[in-house]
Amino acid sequence: MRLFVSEGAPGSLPVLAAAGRARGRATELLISTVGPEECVVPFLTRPKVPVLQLDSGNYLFSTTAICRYFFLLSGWEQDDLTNQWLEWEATELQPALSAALYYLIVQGKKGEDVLGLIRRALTHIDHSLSRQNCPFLAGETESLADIVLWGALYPLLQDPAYIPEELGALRSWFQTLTTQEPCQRAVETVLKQQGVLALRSYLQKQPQPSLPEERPVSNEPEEEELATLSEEEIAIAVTAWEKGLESLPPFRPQQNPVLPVAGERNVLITSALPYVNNVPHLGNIIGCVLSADVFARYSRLRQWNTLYLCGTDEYGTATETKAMEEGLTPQEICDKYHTIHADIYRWFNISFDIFGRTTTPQQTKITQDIFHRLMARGFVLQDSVEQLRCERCARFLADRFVEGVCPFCGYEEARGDQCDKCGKLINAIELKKPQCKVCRSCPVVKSSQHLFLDLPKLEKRLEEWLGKTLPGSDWTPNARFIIRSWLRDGLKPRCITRDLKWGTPVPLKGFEDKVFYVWFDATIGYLSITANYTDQWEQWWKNPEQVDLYQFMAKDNVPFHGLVFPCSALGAEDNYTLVKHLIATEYLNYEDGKFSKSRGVGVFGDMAQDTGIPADIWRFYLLYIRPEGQDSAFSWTDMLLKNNSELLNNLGNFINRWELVRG
Ligand code: B3M
Ligand code: ZN
Repeated sequence: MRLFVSEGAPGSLPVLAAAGRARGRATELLISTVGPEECVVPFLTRPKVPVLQLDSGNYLFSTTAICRYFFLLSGWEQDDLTNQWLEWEATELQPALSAALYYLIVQGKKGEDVLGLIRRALTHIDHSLSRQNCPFLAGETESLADIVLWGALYPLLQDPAYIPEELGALRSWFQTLTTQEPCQRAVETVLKQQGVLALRSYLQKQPQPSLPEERPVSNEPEEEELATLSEEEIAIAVTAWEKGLESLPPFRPQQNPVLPVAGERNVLITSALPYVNNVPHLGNIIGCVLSADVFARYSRLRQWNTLYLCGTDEYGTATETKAMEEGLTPQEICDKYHTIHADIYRWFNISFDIFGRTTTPQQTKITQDIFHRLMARGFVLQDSVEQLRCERCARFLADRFVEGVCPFCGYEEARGDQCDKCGKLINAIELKKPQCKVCRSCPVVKSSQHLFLDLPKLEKRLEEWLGKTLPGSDWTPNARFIIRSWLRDGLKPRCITRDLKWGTPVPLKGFEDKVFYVWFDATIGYLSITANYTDQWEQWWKNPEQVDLYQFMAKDNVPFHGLVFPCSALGAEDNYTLVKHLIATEYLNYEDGKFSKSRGVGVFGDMAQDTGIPADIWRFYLLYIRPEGQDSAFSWTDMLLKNNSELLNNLGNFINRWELVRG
């Protein structure tokens, strides 16, 4: 096995001190010192040291896990007291200590500013030592707990100013450990006689720890709303507690297909259909499928008649581009990525009743039907649009396929929609010296006929429908806000066709070469996916009286679900089921930046699987940081902490105790 450590990386201290234990046992141990920026673990997107690569090829990259491994190799047997110390270290000591070190080393604070953050933790160690009257934390001999805590505290306590006078037991414990050989050597390797300053460059690159007085990002509602329970609900809960699960009514048998039942609560749940051209990242997962999944599980537990559906969104430029990149046909890209998505969601235990796709004959049939009805009722306009066309590639160029000189600042590599230098928005036909990004020839301006959905003509119906739907519904505040601001600015006709090949064909003379714009028919995907599941699909989708439709998505999808699709459906006059509850999340960031597929930043569905961390832990942490009221961020350190403190300590202990009480 191979241990990777780094100068100036704090976790390297305890790990090196513990490594001595494993020497001469089992296998050979190789120690390599690498730069702190080295990406040793291939599936982690941030550099992380120390890391232990086991002979099996697996990695341990939590400091405590590595130390524990060395201790176990040396024949040490774990005990409850040690485990309790390690829990305390992760949940109480670490948050306070990282804030203190950050204050001291990065911000240059001193004295009580630093000590104040950590005094309680130090006192706790001191009192425990003197109460037990033993030299070490878990008894007469040194244990894993001593090494882990010593390694964590060393950078701070090596300056005697940070051991308060009165804490004598702490001081002598610390000195005993510090004078031991393996600890001495660890200090030399990691701190290089620079003392605590050796950690500076490492700490500067870490996300700023949330300081104790600041509230961490949370998804709690701004004003605490207290759920009120009826007498009856309380009585049922008490009986269930006393009698156990047997007292609950039996589960409704799963029907196939699930169809609405008159007189029951029929709940139809959708999560936004993920684009097929990418592997989904954690932000995609929490934004729609996982949130909807939790609600679907809740709805089934409440014995509501529930159908939860989703599928891949397969048409559009993005798919065509990906196909070019990978040298496959669009159909092959869709097939390949549909399977990747389905596998990832299965691994995350997402409980879809249906996971379909949008490239099906049903999609064409239903989309064209809605379009015909809109045409017949006078809600479709026609107009000409000037666009760039590459004659050599024989196609109109979407904005992302053109490059040229910015008409405002002269920057040579402006994109078709925006200049990266001056930031101004550009209309592609205004670019000077435009070039086709694929073949580099100069495109020409051509005018082309397009179809528009006459939103201004539908605005009144939309407002009436919103007026009836919104009060008392569960639309999230951000969704209400987005719809309100679109309406305030006044609706404009929206182009619903594109000069592309990969899409739903437009059934109109003169439009044989065009397809519908993805966003005109993507939301129709929910209907066609249901139609591929059951020929009775209209019982769900043309049944607004009996069906409660819940739609989950990230906030950028709100206009299409809350406004454009309802307008199409209202204009088509076919008694469609419209969204009753629109639930939109904010964005999830990755550490201190954004998820980005192209730059390879973030955790993607397949990597989550490769870490060996079980799906339930991912589900727990993603739900914990769900960006409900504001953007939130995924952080590895925080995941570790929340897992130890909330999931294991709080929830785990609670359930354990409950089991004991209930026998
Ligand atoms: N595929 C966009 C998105 O994931 C889109 C959603 C369609 S929902 C019908 O942001
Ligand atoms: Zn070209």
